[in-house]
Amino acid sequence: MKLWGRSNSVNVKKPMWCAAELGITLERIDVGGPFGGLDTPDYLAKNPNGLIPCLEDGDLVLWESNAIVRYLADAYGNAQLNTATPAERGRSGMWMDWALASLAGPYRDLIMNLVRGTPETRDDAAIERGLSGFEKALRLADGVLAKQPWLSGDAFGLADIPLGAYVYLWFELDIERPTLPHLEAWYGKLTQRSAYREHVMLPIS
Ligand SMILES: N[C@@H](CCC(=O)N[C@@H](CS)C(=O)NCC(=O)O)C(=O)O
Repeated sequence: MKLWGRSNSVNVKKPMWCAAELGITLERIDVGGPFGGLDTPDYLAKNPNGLIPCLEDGDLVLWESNAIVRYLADAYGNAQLNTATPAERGRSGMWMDWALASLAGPYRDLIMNLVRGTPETRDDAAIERGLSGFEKALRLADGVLAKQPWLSGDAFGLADIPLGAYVYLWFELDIERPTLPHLEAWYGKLTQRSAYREHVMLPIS
């Protein structure tokens, strides 16, 4: 199986981390960011959005990071990562889509301005929007994690992957963070997982 996308893209991290948790190997091909290659006819034939990640498994081509994560677990996971029942799959899908819908915009606002921006290009309104978007979503997650150890329930699972990928930026940035003890405890457990360290905890650029 091939996964197209540079390793430090938050959306490439999700399937790479998931695959490592499942014990399967993806051959990752560097495209996007400094590597370019997203506007070639070959790549656009795979992903007409011209974005990463993109998975090729035989004749199957998939884009959208959450869809790729769900496919990997479904096709190769043997019901691991809390995907055994329709209810577990439903709950995972809910948290995955919530994280994407809530945090993709704030993540972009913060990375474009606090990581890639210069003092001249810095957009303070976008930074404010990014910080408050993160805080709102993370307060919600903190409330849930007060009652259960993982977003997936009693055990780590697919539901934890998108939020885990986005939240790494939040904890790496030199910003003021509100105290969210349950979220911090959950993040501490993620950082103990070798698959998370290898595929998510990469230099941010
Ligand atoms: N909703 C899509 C978003 C994909 C996306 O925005 N990918 C970004 C990287 S995180 C991209 O391709 N940017 C262009 C680039 O890296 O060159 C997903 O979850 O896969």
